[in-house]
Amino acid sequence: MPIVNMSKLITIERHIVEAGALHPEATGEFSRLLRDFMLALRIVARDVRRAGLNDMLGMTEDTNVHGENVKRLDIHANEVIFRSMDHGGHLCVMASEEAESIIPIPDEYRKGKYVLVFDPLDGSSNIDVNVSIGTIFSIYRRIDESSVEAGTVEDCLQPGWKQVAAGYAMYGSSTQFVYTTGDGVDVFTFDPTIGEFLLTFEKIRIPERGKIYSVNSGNAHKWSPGLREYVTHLLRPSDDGCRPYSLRYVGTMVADIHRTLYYGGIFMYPADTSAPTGKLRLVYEVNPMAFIIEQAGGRATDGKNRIMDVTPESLHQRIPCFMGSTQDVLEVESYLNT
Ligand code: AHM
Ligand code: MG
Repeated sequence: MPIVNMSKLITIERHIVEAGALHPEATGEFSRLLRDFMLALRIVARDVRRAGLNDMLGMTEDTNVHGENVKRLDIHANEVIFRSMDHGGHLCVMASEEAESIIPIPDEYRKGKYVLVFDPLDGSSNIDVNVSIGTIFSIYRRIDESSVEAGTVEDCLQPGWKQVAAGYAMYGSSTQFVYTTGDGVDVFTFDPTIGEFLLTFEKIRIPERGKIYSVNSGNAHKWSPGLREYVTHLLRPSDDGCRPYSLRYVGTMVADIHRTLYYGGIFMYPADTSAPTGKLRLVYEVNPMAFIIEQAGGRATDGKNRIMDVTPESLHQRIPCFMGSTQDVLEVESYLNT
């Protein structure tokens, strides 16, 4: 089990500064951006922890761009992140799963060279029942770095391989922050007694193969024959003890990916007959998680193509996703593509 290394205590701030120091050409803007974002996450984590006491549970009167009912905590988290990030001078534009179009930086503030896209509170259906939820984010460089004008929708529609950083916070039995800047994946755990995120797992690697699959089986009647066959295969005992697989499905992508990162196996949100492109959003959910999974040594595809090679055409575009241990994802692909 990872524990805090008392001989070398590393806070997220120190980690960010030390990583920045490895790049002498860096201006420090990216480090300051991440520092602002960590403040937003501390606030969201605090409010999630108090949900039930602070009148944050339940619905608003509204539906969002996806036609889904909006939870109060969703809107609150969205607002906290926007208010923490709008005035730092590091961003030129933001986009959120909860907002229909891009979120401009207010006129009075400087426009920076970075772009932030985020899902403020992932796992909405679990909010009211005290099951793990999370925040997912990606950072890109704006397309024209010399510009000082407001960013555009094109800045938010870059393929995942252009991500500068991505990660998530998971509000589980503890609050953890997991992120990558393209040099492996590090895990920090929040210590509420000192108000700091401390490094608890450096350069985590996903197992090559796992024994857990994660999917909403309630949709099995709508899956392709290949996918049904794959899941039947996982449930068939094998002589070497590698199968049957266990099923684990929280219904919060952050939590299901987090477990997959540690234990290996596969997380799937496939296409089906009523959702031909699946449910999860490429820009806010699937690309950041694909970056994390690949950086941990795993694989992330839409069943055929690498997720991070897909250029998004619209902000709320959905995409089927299969991600996790390399061997598991290759295996599902072989069933899907025969
Ligand atoms: P949300 O962003 O509205 O919370 O929706 C995304 C969530 C994911 O966290 C999760 O993997 C998926 O929806 C679960 O969907 P389903 O209930 O269809 O299985
Ligand atoms: Mg989500």
